[in-house]
Amino acid sequence: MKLYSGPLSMFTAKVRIALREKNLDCDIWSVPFCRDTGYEPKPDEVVRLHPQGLVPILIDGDLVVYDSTQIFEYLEDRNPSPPLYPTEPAERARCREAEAYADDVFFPNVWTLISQVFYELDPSQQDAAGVAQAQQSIQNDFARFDERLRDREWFCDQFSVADISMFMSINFAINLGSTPSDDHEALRAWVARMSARPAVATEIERMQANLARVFAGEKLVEGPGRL
Ligand SMILES: N[C@@H](CCC(=O)N[C@@H](CS)C(=O)NCC(=O)O)C(=O)O
Repeated sequence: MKLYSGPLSMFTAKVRIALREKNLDCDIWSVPFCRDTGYEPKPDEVVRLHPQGLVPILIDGDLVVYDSTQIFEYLEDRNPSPPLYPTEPAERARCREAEAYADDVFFPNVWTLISQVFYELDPSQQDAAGVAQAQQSIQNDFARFDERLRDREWFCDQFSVADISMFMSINFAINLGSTPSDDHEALRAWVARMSARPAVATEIERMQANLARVFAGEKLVEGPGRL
């Protein structure tokens, strides 16, 4: 298999964690990234393979799968063990819902922080009201997540793709200054449990190193490699 990846792409990081959790080898090809121009210009191959020119894209033989959620589902069908989805139908539905919530409801607020705090270098140009609103929505979600995690170790009845997606977005929020409060004890304990998983720890370390290089003004060009 081959994964088109991005140095700071949290959607790609979801897939990289799933591959490691499932002990799968994979070739990696990374899209260059820098703070001024983001992922532009997009490499021809990525534009050809993905209708929106985004990463991650997984290639397996002649199969092309794009979108991190679709890739999760394909990896689960291809290599069911160890499982990253619950088996019981209702819990499986809850898992898919939590995964979708992380990407489609929680992440847009994190994106506001990324676009205003990370990309906008001039503080006078930042949308302060937009940032404050996003931070409030993030805290409201933290309270919801904390409640859900009070009587369980993971978002569902076992470690799953819901935890992976939630973690990537929550970790970005934390890095951009939105941290769970002391009251969110269950959420904080879950963050610690997630961070201790080798597959997750490796990914955080890689992204933190890339973040430091971007802040130092470097263009990130990761050569082709293996996961
Ligand atoms: N829903 C997609 C989102 C993919 C996505 O937004 N990828 C970002 C990197 S995290 C990207 O390729 N951005 C390049 C661009 O927007 O030009 C997924 O889950 O894979």
